[in-house]
Amino acid sequence: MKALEGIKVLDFTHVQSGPTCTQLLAWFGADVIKVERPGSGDATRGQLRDIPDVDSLYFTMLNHNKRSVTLNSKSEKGKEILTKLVEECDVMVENFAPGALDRMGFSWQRIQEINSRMIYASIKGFGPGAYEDCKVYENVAQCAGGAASTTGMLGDVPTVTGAQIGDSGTGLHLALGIVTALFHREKSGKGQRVTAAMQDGVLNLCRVKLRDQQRLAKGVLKEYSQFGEGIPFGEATPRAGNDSGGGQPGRILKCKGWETDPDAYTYFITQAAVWKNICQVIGKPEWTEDEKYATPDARLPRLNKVFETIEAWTMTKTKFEVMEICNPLNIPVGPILSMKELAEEPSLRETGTIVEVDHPERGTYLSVGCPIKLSDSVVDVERSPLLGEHTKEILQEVAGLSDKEIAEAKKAGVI
Ligand code: CAO
Repeated sequence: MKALEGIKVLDFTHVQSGPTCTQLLAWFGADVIKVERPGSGDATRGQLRDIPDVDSLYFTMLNHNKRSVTLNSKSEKGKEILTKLVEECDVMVENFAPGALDRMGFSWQRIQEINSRMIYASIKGFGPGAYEDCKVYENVAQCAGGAASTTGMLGDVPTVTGAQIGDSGTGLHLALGIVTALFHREKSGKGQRVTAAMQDGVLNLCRVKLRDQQRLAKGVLKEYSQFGEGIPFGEATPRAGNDSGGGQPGRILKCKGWETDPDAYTYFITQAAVWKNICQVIGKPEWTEDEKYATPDARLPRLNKVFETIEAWTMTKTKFEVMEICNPLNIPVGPILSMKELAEEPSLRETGTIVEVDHPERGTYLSVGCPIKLSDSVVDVERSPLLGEHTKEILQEVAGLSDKEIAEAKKAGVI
């Protein structure tokens, strides 16, 4: 039995943030019923298509293990059907623009009237305040949540990251909120409202940068390269390039082949505990005794010299050789892996983190499986549903509609 088996989720999510949340719930065994607009469905079905007229990878990689029902929930009949679904489900999740479900007639108050055990979860761009009515996409959240101002090279423009911390990151936060509310319902018998704002989610993931903001008020940040380079600090946490944030200086260094391969780099951390091993490996055993290099504090103003010397060594090795040599010596390093390399990585296939999924219209495609592994609730990744694929069975089984009612709703364009 899967961990969330028996839990019915009314999934009103679209694009990326909400679907990542409900996909996790589906992977853990919840019956996720994705409600989509008749005819078009989730807009991502048609976005960034690689095959004409076939659900995009954008959609198929975010909506595994769900069922799809089409329903015009703005029509009177549609509202009636939706009310029946609300009565039967445990969780309702949405990430429409602020106020959309209220305008549809399904405010939190109304939902509680229909089903007091309902957990009603939403993602919005911002929490209550000046921006609460704004529509928000991934990169806006990264900018408003502090990631962009602290990412990128010093002196260059603010930079967004490839990791979808605004969308998928907030989806993760919301999923935790939902299972926590389900746990609470076991004791209280009542549902509750769960909200996660993308700005808050990003800021939570940028927690260490707010730490540095407060440290900055007390003095310079010595582990930032700009300290050793004599570049003055301003009033706010600066962009740190590829410096590591935790007081164990690290950088991205070139490896053999960097001239032609854009990913022939390694991350290299000069962890204090293994400094002796680092000095041996890079051919600088004398640095262990040299007072200019022997201690972490002594090295901080000389990080450029330290990393230039290490790089002279890493450039003689491939990124994988660096890993093979440094790992047994406990030196923390990591190859910069391209998406191509990750897609081909056998160990990720074995753990189900990268999975091959079959789809009736697109054939086989690669997806990222569930990154959280539960020993007693093993995830089987199933393909995303076609638009409205399960409309009839959901309306019969969950909403209790008769064949006649379903036929009438279809004729009226409600489903
Ligand atoms: N039947 C009838 N109407 C439906 C429906 C259905 N099954 N499903 C959705 N709709 C309607 C909504 O009720 C809404 O109508 P109104 O505007 O008239 O109230 C309308 O479709 C469109 O919803 P939207 O405003 O959310 O869509 P959008 O494309 O304009 O905006 C987005 C998209 C993402 C900017 C916005 O939804 C948003 O800000 N969401 C919250 C933050 C978020 O999750 N962002 C992450 C997006 S991924 O980067």
